[in-house]
Amino acid sequence: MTHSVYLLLGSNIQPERNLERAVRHLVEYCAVRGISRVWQSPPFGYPDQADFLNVAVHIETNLTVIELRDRLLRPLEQQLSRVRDPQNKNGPRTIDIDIAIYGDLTLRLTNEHLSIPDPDICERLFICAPLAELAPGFRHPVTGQTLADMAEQLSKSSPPLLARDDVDLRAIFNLPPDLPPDLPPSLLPGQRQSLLSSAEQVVRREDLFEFHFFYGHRLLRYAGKCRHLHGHNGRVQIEVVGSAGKLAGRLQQVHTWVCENWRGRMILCHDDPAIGYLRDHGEPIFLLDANPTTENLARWLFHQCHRQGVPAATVRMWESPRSWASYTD
Ligand code: PH2
Ligand code: MG
Repeated sequence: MTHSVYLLLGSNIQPERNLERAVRHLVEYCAVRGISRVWQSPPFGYPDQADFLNVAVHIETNLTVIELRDRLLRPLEQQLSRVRDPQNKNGPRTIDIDIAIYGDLTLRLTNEHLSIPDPDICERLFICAPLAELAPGFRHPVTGQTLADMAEQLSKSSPPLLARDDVDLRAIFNLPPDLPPDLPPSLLPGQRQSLLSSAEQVVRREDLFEFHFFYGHRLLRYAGKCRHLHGHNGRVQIEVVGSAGKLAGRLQQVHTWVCENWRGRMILCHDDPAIGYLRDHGEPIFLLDANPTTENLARWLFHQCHRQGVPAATVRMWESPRSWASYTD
């Protein structure tokens, strides 16, 4: 189940740099669908500090609210050296990432300090306006008002926002998913992995579409350890002929096909003797007409792409961070 989620990012310590780093990470680890302009406003709540920059980001995710916050956003805040001052919740910060809207969910968890939609949407122009830019017609699930109307109303009683078009985060959208050069030591590959395994994220680049999913398999007629049932965190990279951007819809359908048919299942050869047992016990399986080697998974995905109208040039299937097989027609 995919949820349409709007995040609101804020920073007033090296804000241009920190918002950019945060958005780069979101583009790398989530399906980012939209990024607003960057808006500057005077600090709310605690006046003796620098102006804030805010930006809204629209993502699609299969994570629950709590998973999204605890597995993706909190670690990201920590990587950007966010320090929480319990004495001053409005104090200066390198980065703050709040889940403003999560589909049409309304939720209030006092013990988790979590309210969805963020109640401040109705109070603060610096939150409402960037969201309204991405989803003007979105109706607040409680009040029924559209974001555009709310922003219009708040603008009458708020200090004006300054559009910072010199900080164009939308340009980052098309960057390859490389790590930015100035990452803190805490973001070395081992730690990136912990973010990656939290869900199947989608990365888009001009000629490349990438996502992650977990699955199980085993190899028949094979002497090594892989003859036993076991699981992988897999990564798929689809290189297309032409622009992945123009094929985004169809590539998304291939991703959906994998989520529905392979994710979380045992992918087995049709003559695997374990099938009867697994089926009888309601275990999720997917049967191939061949041994489910990484090579054969890449081959299957290549043809799946073509079945779904994606002119894939190469499909590379990673079964671990170091081992892959690719299929090119
Ligand atoms: N965030 C705060 C406190 N004050 N002021 C502005 N203008 N923008 C913010 O994002 C902001 C703030 C705490 O989250
Ligand atoms: Mg905040």
